Amino acid sequence: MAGLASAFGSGAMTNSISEIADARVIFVVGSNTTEQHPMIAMHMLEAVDRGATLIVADPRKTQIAAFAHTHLRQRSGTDVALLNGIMNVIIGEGLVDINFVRRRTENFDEFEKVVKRCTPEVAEKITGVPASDIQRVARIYATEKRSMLFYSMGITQHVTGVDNVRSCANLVMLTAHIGQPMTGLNPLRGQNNVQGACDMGALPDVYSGYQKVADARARKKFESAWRRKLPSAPGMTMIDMFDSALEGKLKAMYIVGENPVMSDPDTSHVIEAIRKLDFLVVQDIFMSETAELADVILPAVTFAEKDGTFTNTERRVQKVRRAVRPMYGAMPDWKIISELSKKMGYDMGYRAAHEIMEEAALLTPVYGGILHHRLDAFGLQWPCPDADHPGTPFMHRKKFAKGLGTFNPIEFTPPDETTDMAYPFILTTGRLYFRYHTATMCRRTATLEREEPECFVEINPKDAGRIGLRSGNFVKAVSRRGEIVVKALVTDRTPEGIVFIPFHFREAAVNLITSPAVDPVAKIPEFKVCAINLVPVIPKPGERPKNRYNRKEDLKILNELYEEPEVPS
Ligand SMILES: Nc1nc2c(c(=O)[nH]1)N[C@H]1C(S)=C(S)[C@@H](COP(=O)(O)OP(=O)(O)OC[C@H]3O[C@@H](n4cnc5c(=O)[nH]c(N)nc54)[C@H](O)[C@@H]3O)O[C@H]1N2
Ligand SMILES: Nc1nc2c(c(=O)[nH]1)N[C@H]1C(S)=C(S)[C@@H](COP(=O)(O)OP(=O)(O)OC[C@H]3O[C@@H](n4cnc5c(=O)[nH]c(N)nc54)[C@H](O)[C@@H]3O)O[C@H]1N2
Ligand SMILES: [Mo]
Repeated sequence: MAGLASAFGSGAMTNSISEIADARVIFVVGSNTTEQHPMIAMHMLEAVDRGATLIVADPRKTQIAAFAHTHLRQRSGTDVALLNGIMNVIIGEGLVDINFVRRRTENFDEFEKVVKRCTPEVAEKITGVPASDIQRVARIYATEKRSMLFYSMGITQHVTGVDNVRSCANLVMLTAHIGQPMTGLNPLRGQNNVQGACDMGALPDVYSGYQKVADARARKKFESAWRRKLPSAPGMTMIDMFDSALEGKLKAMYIVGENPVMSDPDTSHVIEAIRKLDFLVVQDIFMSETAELADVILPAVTFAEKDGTFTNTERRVQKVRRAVRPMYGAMPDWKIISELSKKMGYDMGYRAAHEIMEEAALLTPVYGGILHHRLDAFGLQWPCPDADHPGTPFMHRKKFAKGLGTFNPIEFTPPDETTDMAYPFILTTGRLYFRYHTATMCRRTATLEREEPECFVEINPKDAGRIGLRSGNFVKAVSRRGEIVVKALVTDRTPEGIVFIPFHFREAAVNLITSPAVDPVAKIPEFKVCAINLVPVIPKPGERPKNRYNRKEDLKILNELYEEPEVPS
């Protein structure tokens, strides 16, 4: 996923996990924290035990929302209006930290003009959240000194993902809840090393440490270290790559540790694009749905079979040590890549993971002091510029990385797809506690298979009643892209008009129906909103309804070619 750079830096927690338990206000926007970040949720609940106020903004009544003192249950995709409403109250009631705004930020006046128009009543109309709740949350969040804001995919996976994140940044700057312990703008990053991958430049427009490809000085530095000319224009995002493959412009792809046939929106489009390629290489630890389509598969080793580091959501670089001997033929990813490079005529010359880290430290100011031998006990949190630096628990103490923090005036704009007569429900997608993403790893264990054996659609009792559905009935979920069949789970976890389907299940691959619309800046897909219809399916006795997709060959890939995973008994 392309980076969602905020108004003042890169997308990582500005503060630390160890501060959470001492916070007085915890404001969680769009994160199913107890299920998806259970270790972090534990600290949040500890804070609540010590008297902190928990506020959750999420259309669904998740477990963390059930713990909340106030649950703001907005319509999907209306977070900008919700946050503008909250900030309207903060400005209107004189709760702005004027000193901070004067000294540390710019563009307040332009921003204020937009927020002034979004009164709590206007926000209520758009979001469905009562104006009185908006007022209460504004007062609590702004007046408490130790207020931490958290967000996750509930606000980023929208066509307004960047707008949402920038609105959160506006809120923390307005109240000066940044640059102090127990404050901050804290994105909960998902995969064990997604932070590390971004830090190391696995994004189209930056080298390691967010040094811009377009910046001639940064480019020169890398050119002289690597003794090669480097391109001056940013590369493509993944979404652009598939579009380009479909147009026949992109001819080959090398996919490392990603399973886009299951995880990208509009699966039929992805499969068609992959089929157009002349050559596909997949480097993975299992035979994924994407690997099924590859010309060459390079077997990599798992986390337990290699040395290196993972960087977590609080910017902590931690050491990973090999605990299991790799199977014959499989290699760590870095080794496969450098062997391949050697064959292509460029010898990277690395003999071990720590040597790569030394090079990263030399070329990356924020990682300057991060070396394997310093990471043994607790790891280190970047920025860590030199070998004596102790690391940084919270950022932006005296100033922002870019100098002044910029207020962005942001107007509410609706999601790409809205409901209508043909597609009357909003579908939102996400994850389950017992499952991990595209399930290449988690579906091979009997325990997890037992806990969450099949896909379902969460639907509100009122909606279910209207279309004659009960829990356990089969229902067809149809969008403009395709259709899948799932079982109904009737529950008031989801509000009326909104339904939820997890994306872990190949046999009901929800991305066959999700929308390919993306945020114009970050190019992150709108996984959290698309319009669908639900049609009850009555199977013949003893028969399980089969999925029917737009294109026959998709069904083949997702259901037939791929054997059922072996479940150890
Ligand atoms: N067990 C398990 N843990 C995981 C993962 C996993 O697959 N399994 N995946 C990891 C990864 S990579 C990630 S990115 C994280 C994701 O972690 P989260 O972002 O916490 O999880 P999601 O299920 O994607 O969705 C978050 C919440 O957003 C809400 N939401 C939907 N639409 C909106 C909206 O318009 N506004 C707001 N405010 N909220 C909305 C949903 O109801 C949902 O509760 O989890 C990580 N942790
Ligand atoms: N509908 C819907 N779709 C979504 C989302 C959503 O909320 N809704 N969320 C999106 C998000 S936030 C994310 S992060 C993506 C996740 O999407 P993916 O990253 O495509 O999903 P994973 O299942 O984590 O796939 C990673 C692949 O890496 C392999 N792997 C594991 N370890 C290693 C290793 O050490 N080396 C190599 N080479 N391979 C390895 C696994 O076997 C797997 O095939 O899904 C996105 N898609
Ligand atoms: Mo993610």
